[in-house]
Amino acid sequence: MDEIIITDIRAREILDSRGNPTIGCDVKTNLGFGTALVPSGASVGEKEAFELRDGGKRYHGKGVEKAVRNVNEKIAQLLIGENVIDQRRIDSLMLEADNTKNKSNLGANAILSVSLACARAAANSLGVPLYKYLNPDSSILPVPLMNIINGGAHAGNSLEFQEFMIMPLNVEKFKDALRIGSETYHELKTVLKDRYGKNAINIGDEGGFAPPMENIEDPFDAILKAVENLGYEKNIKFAIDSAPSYFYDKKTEKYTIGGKEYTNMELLELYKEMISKYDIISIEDPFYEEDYEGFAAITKELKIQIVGDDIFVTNPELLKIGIKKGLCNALLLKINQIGTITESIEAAELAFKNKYGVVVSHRSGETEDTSIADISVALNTGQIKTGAPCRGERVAKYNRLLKIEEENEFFMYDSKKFKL
Ligand code: 2PG
Ligand code: MG
Repeated sequence: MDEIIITDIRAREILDSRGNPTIGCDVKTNLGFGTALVPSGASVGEKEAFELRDGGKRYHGKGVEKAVRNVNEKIAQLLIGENVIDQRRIDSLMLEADNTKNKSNLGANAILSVSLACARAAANSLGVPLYKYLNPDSSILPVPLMNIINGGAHAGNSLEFQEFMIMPLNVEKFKDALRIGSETYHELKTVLKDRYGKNAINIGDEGGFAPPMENIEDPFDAILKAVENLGYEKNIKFAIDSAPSYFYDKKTEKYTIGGKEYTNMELLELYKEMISKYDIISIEDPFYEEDYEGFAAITKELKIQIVGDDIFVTNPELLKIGIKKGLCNALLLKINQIGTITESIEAAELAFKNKYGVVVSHRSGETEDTSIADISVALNTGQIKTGAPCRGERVAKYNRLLKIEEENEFFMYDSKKFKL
């Protein structure tokens, strides 16, 4: 294939869905262009790649002018003239120039903005959609893990767990899964209003409701009522993201839920109880990221999906440790946790090779960028976590998947691997 040359790279400071600054980047080639907008997390794993922020008074210290300058000056100089199709070389040139373990020199936000914009520019220059550019053998539409009740660091309520999600299963098409998820979301709104009053339908960072619930089982009960009202008992299963850095005390090594302290093994019992009552088929970050004992025990004892987010931070090196020690059986893949497209793909390949599942994920601070929808299809992961079917930055990803499904009649919506 002829080379397609990068002719210009330009980044700017933009806002994410929480109204905080992030980076938008355009890459031009002799044949086209690509744009990428970088997301940002709130419940951040301690070993995530470094998000470079300015500090000081501007934007409460969250400005990204330094990172933008790194793109427009250092990275642009490095990459203009390079072949945009050679993603591996582009990413490794940036890693070499950064020369730190956690990308703290140039900033992972700066690096990712260019890495992703290059992939988009390459796809656009070749006249193919991003998923096809990344993998001509893409064939699966992902099951969405839809976060319809928000707690933890994403909401102003007292729920300790961060995400109460539904997985729509047992349908033929992604568009039906999305419809079932959306109908359940709206039915839940009615249930919450009836049970807790109209303040209960305010929403959190990922578009899920943030009701004033006290008991950790209340979200399951409310969602179940909505599911029963609609007759979707055979279609909806639960998934949660506990995100326990929010309710874990490093000093005492205890987890506090509903005012009660739990050791890791007591928390495991609580999970078992919940699973026996509600159809929970996936738990993300059930324990604090360094609680390997808890992770190993739950992975061994429960026959459900255990997803590693903060424990792996999409880092192939950390995933290797997890594989060796039997921690989790699935990887949460967040491109900004690791900072390049090449390393994100490497993490997914390593996971698949070791029979781990992969869930491509958004961040709680998102943008209108829909690349993760394409990436989930390109990697044939079969799962995506991108919030409630509400709020523009979440819906953008779902709408993108609808279009991909429409363009590819024979792509499969593969929900059969989850037991009903
Ligand atoms: C998570 C994410 C996304 P954040 O913990 O999985 O839902 O949240 O982006 O705040 O880390
Ligand atoms: Mg998480």
